[in-house]
Amino acid sequence: MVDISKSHWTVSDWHEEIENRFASLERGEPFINLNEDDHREFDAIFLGGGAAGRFGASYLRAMGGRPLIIDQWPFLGGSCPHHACVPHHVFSDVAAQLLLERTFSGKLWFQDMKDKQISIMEIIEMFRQGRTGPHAFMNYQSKEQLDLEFVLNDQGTILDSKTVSAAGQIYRARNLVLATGSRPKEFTFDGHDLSGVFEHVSLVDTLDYEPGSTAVVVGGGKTAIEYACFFNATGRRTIVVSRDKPLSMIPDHETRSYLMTQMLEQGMEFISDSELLAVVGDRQGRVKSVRIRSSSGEASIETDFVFLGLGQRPNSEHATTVLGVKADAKGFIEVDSRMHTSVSNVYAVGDVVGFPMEMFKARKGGMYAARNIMGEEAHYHIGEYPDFMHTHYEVCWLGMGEEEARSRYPEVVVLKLPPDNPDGHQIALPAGDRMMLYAMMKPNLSGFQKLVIDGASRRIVGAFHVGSGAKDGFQYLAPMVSRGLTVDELGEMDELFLNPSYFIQLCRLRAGSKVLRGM
Ligand code: COM
Repeated sequence: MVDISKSHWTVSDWHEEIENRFASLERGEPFINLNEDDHREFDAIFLGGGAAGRFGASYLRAMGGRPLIIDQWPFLGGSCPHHACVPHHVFSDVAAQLLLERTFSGKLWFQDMKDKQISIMEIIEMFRQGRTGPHAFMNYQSKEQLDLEFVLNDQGTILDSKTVSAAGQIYRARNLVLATGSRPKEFTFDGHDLSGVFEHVSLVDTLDYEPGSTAVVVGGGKTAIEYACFFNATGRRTIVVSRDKPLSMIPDHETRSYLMTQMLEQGMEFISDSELLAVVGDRQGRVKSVRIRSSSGEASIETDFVFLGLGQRPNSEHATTVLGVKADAKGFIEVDSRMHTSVSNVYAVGDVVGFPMEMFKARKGGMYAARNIMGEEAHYHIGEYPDFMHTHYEVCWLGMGEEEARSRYPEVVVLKLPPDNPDGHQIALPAGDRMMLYAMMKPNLSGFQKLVIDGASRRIVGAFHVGSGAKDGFQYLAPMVSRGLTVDELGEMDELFLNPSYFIQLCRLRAGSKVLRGM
């Protein structure tokens, strides 16, 4: 074990150390960082130092408590920087950039992209090099700025609800917080173990060849669509095979249809109502085709690259076996609104408690566990939260779609861009930051925005945004909408430029009228 308790490691020191460990494929000895001058009992052991554990521990520490984090990896931050959100955002940025370059190929200063296939391998390599940066920073921040105590590079073994062993030591605490995350579901279909079958973890960890010209993506959820758009943007034929209709997670028909139109325009292919029967390999054990069954019968698709976006399962087995914490049929640990499990003094946070598997929920869950452990009575109601995904665009939504609103309220008003335009002329709206070239030269790609309003109360009940800036806008709109923001109050806000501030502009254009009308 490497005891770093009394050393001061810079970000560069961490960077070098972590890079060496991954380069040599030797994860090496655990790191121990304990404050020998603090003789208090630990208030909580956070088993897992990802977004949920790291933020929970930091909050608990900030409240004056003493947390200890134990994590399997030599870095804090968990799966997010290593193979989940960070690479996903990298690939989505690549897709957005390539959409721009392909749309304007050969025009202005843009290079000719015709028939150009971009290397997926190079992008993955670039990410593998780059991810050490966030790892190093998070270790530095956690130790030097947040004063967190931790044992890294050892996943720890739960002995009982207050005791965990790690790196050859036994640690006791008043409480245990399970923050062990999730992993891609495992499958047993024929050919699941062939070389060339990936999910998001194995893609970044193990891809060792340049995928050919066809990518088959299995699944219709967020991860499947996001990675499919990335593969498509690199110039590969991309076929999405799914049981359900893609994009069904977005609760507004018009928003889905805008996105689907744009994905089809980029050449993506969708075979829904279908299932994967098997992946077929060659003599070397590499994928050469997939067999699927759809409403039109069985078919075979030639490919050397299959991506499974079929969901996550919780890392809960150890805790359910040793502690007997209650879990649902899929293994997600059940918690109450204080993040407490069925076992006294045992809390659970993050992916291991189920959906939504998003960073905000992980971090806030950790924070609520900390508050309760430190004696507050704090209830986390996830309630209405903004959701998002990437296609080639940022897509964000909140609340209900137009269809549901119409079934609930007698009078529904919709404000949207582009507006309906019976003469079919393409209107270059919403235009905004990083959408301006589209607005000028390819208006139908300049995005989509929609506010759904209960006409009687003038409250915004749903909001949908496709395009650059969507995610930023929603971070602010979400708390306002959940507090019952009206169109008049939104019209009172100050906008900086256009997108995503268009919501403000649209509201202000109508807020003056006593009787709201759509536009
Ligand atoms: C984010 C990881 S990449 S954490 O939430 O900052 O720990």
